[in-house]
Amino acid sequence: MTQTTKTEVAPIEKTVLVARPVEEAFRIYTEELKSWWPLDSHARDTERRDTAVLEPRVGGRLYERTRDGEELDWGEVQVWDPPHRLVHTWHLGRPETATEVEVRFAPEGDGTRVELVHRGRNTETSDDGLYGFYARNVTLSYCYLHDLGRVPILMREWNGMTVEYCYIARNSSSPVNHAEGVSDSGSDNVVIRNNVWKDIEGTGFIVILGNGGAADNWQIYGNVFFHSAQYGAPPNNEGVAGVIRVLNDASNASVANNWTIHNNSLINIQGLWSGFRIDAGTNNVAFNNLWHNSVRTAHTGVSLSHSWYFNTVPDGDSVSVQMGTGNPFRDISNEDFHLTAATAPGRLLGSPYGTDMEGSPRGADGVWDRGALERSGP
Ligand SMILES: [Ca+2]
Repeated sequence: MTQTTKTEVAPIEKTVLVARPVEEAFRIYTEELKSWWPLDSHARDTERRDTAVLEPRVGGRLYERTRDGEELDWGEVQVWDPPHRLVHTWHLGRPETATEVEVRFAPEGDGTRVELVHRGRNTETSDDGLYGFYARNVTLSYCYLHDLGRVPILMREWNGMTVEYCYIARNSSSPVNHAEGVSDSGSDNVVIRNNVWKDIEGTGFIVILGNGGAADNWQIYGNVFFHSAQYGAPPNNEGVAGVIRVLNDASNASVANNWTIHNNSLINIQGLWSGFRIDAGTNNVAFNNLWHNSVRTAHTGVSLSHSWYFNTVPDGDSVSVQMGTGNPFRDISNEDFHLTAATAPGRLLGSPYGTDMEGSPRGADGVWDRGALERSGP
């Protein structure tokens, strides 16, 4: 996606009265951030959070310091005018997304009126769709999430999440403002079923990263993941490193256990790899998935069977694999992903996998098909 314009949204303006003289209010605001900033929930690294620091000069840094001494930038001081006025940028380590915060301190009665304006926000370079920490039992149905500046769905240590019958299209990712389709750390009991995912860029369509620990019991079935003809070549789009990617490396400690990944179609996937790539975890299985015209899969950490591959290198998937030629879909360019070619029988599965996104029962004609949309008849 080529980005040429920025859409600025209205500034946030807040005013509070505090029962302290101006000098003290300014001092507490700038020197004792830890006393008022909600670091437990609002830090770049809430796991390791320790304190926040503002360097008292123009050009000074605003940052959080972790327990082990790492300093993670939030912004820089632009105006330093104690005890009346402070302006700093706000970018959380992504300077190209910087916005501006101005805080003014004025005497009022026996205390101080503190006015804060946060301006320059735009909808394009840093905004996520759904974003949350520690949520429970959320269902997202029949949604159209599209043209987001960053991540459509960002979860951190949730328990209970269903995404179903949604159309999720065109996020934006760059090396310094990174994104995925779903970005998660350590959430459990997640169902992602019967959605269409179009032109998602970044590390992957569904990515587990960070240090949230194990992501247990995920069901990902009946989805279409695809890159369209409008999906440009890098650097306009960042190609994915796996449709599903669970990162366990020097900077991520994610683990996936008990994942079922069934009857998805993966079409025209561009980037490095198109497969299911789980660095660490146990009991992860993937049946009846269909790849078409995609970069090599580089599967890892998952037991596959009954896959169907068209012009895509399976990379080690060999159990009951079907290889195809041509194009098995009715009309990819118009996003009609029904099959026109008969598939070799897929693997029979139990509930809840027996219905596709249109409500068609799988296997009613005697053949449980591979791919997202069930085919009736020969
Ligand atoms: Ca069938």
